[in-house]
Amino acid sequence: VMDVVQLAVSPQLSGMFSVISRTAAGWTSPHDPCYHPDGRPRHCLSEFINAAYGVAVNASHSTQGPDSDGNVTTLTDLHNPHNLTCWMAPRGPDAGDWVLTVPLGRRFEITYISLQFCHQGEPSDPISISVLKSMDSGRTWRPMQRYSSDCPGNFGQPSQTVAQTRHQETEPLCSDPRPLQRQRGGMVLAFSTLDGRPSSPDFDYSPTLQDWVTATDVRVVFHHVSRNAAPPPAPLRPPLALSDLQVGGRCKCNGHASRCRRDDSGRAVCVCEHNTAGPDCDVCEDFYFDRPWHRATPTNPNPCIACECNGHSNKCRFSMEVFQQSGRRSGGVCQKCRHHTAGRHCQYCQNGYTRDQTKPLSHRKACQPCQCHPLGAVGRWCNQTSGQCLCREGVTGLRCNRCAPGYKQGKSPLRPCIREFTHLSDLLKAECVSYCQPSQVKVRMNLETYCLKDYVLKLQVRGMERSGPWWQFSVSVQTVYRAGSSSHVRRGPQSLWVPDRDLGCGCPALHVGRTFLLIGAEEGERGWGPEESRLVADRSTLALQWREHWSPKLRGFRGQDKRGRCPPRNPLTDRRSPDTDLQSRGRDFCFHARHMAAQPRGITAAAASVSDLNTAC
Ligand SMILES: [Ca+2]
Repeated sequence: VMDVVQLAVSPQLSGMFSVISRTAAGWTSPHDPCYHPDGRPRHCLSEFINAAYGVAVNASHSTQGPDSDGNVTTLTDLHNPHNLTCWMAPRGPDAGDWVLTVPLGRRFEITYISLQFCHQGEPSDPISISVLKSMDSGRTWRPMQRYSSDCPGNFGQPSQTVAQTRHQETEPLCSDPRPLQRQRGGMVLAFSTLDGRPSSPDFDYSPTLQDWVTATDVRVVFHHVSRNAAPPPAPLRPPLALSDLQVGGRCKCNGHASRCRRDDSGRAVCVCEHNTAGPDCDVCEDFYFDRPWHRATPTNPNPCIACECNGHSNKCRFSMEVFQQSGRRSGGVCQKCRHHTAGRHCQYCQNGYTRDQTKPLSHRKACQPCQCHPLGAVGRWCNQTSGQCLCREGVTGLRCNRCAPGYKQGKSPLRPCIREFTHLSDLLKAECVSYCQPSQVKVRMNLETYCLKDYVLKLQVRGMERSGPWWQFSVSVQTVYRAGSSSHVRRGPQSLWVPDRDLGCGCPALHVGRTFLLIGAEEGERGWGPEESRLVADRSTLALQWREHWSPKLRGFRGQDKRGRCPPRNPLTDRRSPDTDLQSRGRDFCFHARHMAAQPRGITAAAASVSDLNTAC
């Protein structure tokens, strides 16, 4: 355990120590210095210690090599009035430097470096000392401070105690240390790393100053000063004699530890808090990678944050890309999600699995295998939220295990369900087409075909009413062009009877409120026996919406019929050729009637579309 150094307070250092003692009060509080009483993390400092205590100092001469015993322990032992020691550099040639190196064993943030001389008097010999540090365990060194009574002469730089610019804050200054501080037992030379540095009040927010005070090793070099004047005789020069060397500082724990203790191998390590890790608490602890590591500051403790993996992983990584996309809030990406989960937070189910909504997301069985039917589904994939499998055509159900409406089970494993006519409309449509047998009906009428018709009437439909298997239409017969021998049709109100099935299929297509030309079937074609007193229309009857310009032609046919120009009706006699006069004069009479039979009533309300092509027929 490192001892807290007993500080020799010099006037230069008093300001610094007041800062230290203020923070030191936190150590004795009953609460963890790294956490508020309510558990929130806070900036904390590791103990202020003498980092050199107990460390053997390597003393070496630039030309003579190491001191006889190489490692000097009396410079860093317990320093008190009962244990005053004095190490004297062996006398040697006048040229060359004595170099004292203190390996600290880890990164420290150094506050001061102090030297205590054995003698009480001010050294009469010109002092020329360099203080250096290493941040890489002694591989490279950089100067921190120079002391000389003649800075321009010895170091080529002015004598200066305060850095003039921010840039100069991290440059070594040179100053005359005299008069030295008198301490019990000898004179003291103390170098304070932040003295004269303008940014030192903002130390916690100044990475360059934090870097400036960081060191793994400290070195003090006593330069031999050769002047133009010949050196004084050896006996007159006091030898280099030191009793104590201290390095005051804190383990560099970046504000994330209040303690620094030696591990099993004797190295001092930070006892990291705030979910940080590493010898300097300079990385985030495993699984606390949701945002980048930061040094703690008094205003923001910057703890490392755990990844959110919903309990399905204990491994994650940081992704700067994800972090940026989140607005610099969260960059943790879970790895190796277990329990069939996936996603950045293990918040989804793997392909082939679906969320069991009855269980919380963190439950081990939150994701259940898709239950897709091997034949009905395409693959084993299902919707992660609903569990809906991807069904083949004609297959339905969450698991794709049923045939959809309109489909029935087939025999092919590739098409487990095949289409069937189950829709009423499909059924009716198919049946009506074969029942009515019309499609594009072209009605060519000349005198011969006219004469064969059972009846030809112009009538208006007034109403309709169901009557058993029949529909009874109230019609108003406006013109009787032809009435077959068996009919008793007269002008005026009549009843027109239509079989329910025929009307249901749209043959004939009659609509209340419209006027039609109703053309009865050719005699003998009707599939049922006519009742004497009834005017009947059925699937063999044509109902065409009335066009006024048909009237003259129809009147012409009627006149010829009345004059006895119709061919005889005896089927046994040779059928006469059609009226040659009419034919030759091109007076055939055509209807292009797209019959409505294929569009049953109720499916479409459109009436028969009729176009007549009188001339082109
Ligand atoms: Ca000592």
